[in-house]
Formats: sequence, C-alpha cells, structure tokens
Amino acid sequence: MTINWDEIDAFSKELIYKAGEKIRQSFQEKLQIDTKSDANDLVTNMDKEIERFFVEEVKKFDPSHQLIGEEGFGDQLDTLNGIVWIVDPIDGTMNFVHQQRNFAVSVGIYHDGVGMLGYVYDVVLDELYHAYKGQGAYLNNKKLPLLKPVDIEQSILALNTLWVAPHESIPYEVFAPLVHKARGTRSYGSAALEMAYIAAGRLDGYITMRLSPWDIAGGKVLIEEVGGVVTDLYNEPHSLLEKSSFLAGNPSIHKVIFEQYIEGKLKKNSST
Ligand code: 2AM
Ligand code: CA
Ligand code: CA
Ligand code: CA
Repeated sequence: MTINWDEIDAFSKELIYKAGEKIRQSFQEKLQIDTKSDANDLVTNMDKEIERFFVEEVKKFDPSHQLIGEEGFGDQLDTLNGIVWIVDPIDGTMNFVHQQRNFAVSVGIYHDGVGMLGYVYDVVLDELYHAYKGQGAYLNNKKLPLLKPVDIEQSILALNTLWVAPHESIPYEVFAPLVHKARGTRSYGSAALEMAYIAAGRLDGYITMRLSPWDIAGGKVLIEEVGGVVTDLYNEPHSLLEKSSFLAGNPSIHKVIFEQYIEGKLKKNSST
C-alpha cells in the first residue's frame, strides 16, 4: 500500500491551523491552570483540549495512525512502527500562561521511526514552519535556505541559564566556557520554537539537558531538511520514545560544541 504523504501533509496543516484558532480564541476566556511534576510545571485546560482534538481527528482520518502526546490522551507506544504522530499541543506552556506569546503547536509525523513531516506553528505570529522529508523546510510556504557554516565566536546559542548556574546535579562548569565563547545566548522557553529558529538560521545551536519526544519531533524534521544536526549531548541519535539530553544546530556549530566542549568533559550518567 502506498502512503499518500501529500494528503497527510494537507490534513495535518488543517488541524494545526484549527488548533491555533482555538488557542487564540482562548485568550478571551479564563484559563484553568494546574501543576504537574512541580509548582513550575504548568498545564492548562487548553493543553489538554488541543491534544484531545488531535487524537480525535487523527483517529477519524485513519484509525491505523498512532499518536503520542505530552498530556497522555494518545497511545502508549514502545515502538515507532507504522505511522506515528508525535504531538505537543502547546510547547512553552509557561510562556502561554504568563506572556501569551513564544509558544507553539509542534507535530512530527514518523513512518517506521523516520521523520516524514514536521511542523512548528507559532500561533500568535501565525508563522507555520513545516518540513517534508526530501523536499526542504519552509516558513509560511517560503523555502528556507540550507544552513551555512558559522564560527562559534559568531554564533547565537539557545541555552537555559539553569545549565550554567551552580546546581547539585548539573555539571554547569561544562557549559560556562561555551557561553563566554559564543557571540550571544538566548532562552525562549519553547524547545519547538528554538528548533524552528535553528532551521531559519536565527539561532545556531540549542543545548538542553532534558527533552521529551514531543518537544523535538517536529523540529527535528525541520532542522534536518536544512542540513542541520540533531542528537543527544553525546552525539547519539535522540530517542523518540523517552526523554534524553539534547544538542542541535548548524552542522559546524554542532561539531565544535560536541568535540570541544562536551566530549570527554560530560559523563553520560552525571545528570542525564
Ligand atoms: P512544555 O512547555 O511543553 O512543557 C522550556 O524550556 C521547554 O522545556 C519547553 O519546550 C517545555 O515544554 C519543556 N519542558 C518543560 N518542562 C519539562 C520537563 N519537566 N521535562 C522536559 N521538558 C520540559
Ligand atoms: Ca508541559
Ligand atoms: Ca514541550
Ligand atoms: Ca506541552
């Protein structure tokens, strides 16, 4: 059976735009805000509503498609066989709650573990980043150019200040020299947007100690379609079934960060 990826692409864009519209409308209503693992780990009624919307619509479209999402309304999978949607209904929930900007809907569609389609939708700016395996990455349907090599001294890196602040379990000394060497650092608070910015050449690298599959599934396809590299901090493929550390970037920057700042300096089980 041949899979009609154009049809899946058109359908997923339709769902993403509808999800964006629901989220924009929610700005007029009172949000219900709860916490998850700790007091700063927020979840709202909209995170749940949007994920349920994706689950219902995808299953109606084709019941053989599976879906995993952050809020747990989809399937519980231990393999990526077949067609699997990996969805973060709102990536950057803290920004959504506090700032009403800098958050995104993130969707990656994988076939037997291979990323075929990736989307990051900046709902407030109405900017859809999308990528189609082998056909490139786009911002609002305008093709993004391949990434060009950048020197670390001229790079802008995304990195949460937590990873360079003294902490009992985080080897912050590893990243401090990198922060000094780079031209600048940024932290937007949405992994999906940070990945989209790498694909668009606005950031050159992104480092974090812990991301989940739904944080990265859409952005990984985007970055790879412009020639960027996505791995864990040890230069190994990032798992799409469990959490792991994360290093993504322009290929020249990814290589320098791994070889000069991480390799031999960060032990795999030190905190990740
Ligand atoms: P979220 O908003 O979907 O939860 C914030 O720096 C980024 O990390 C966001 O992409 C956020 O996704 C993600 N994030 C927040 N809490 C996390 C956690 N406990 N584990 C992994 N990723 C998390
Ligand atoms: Ca969350
Ligand atoms: Ca997320
Ligand atoms: Ca989320």
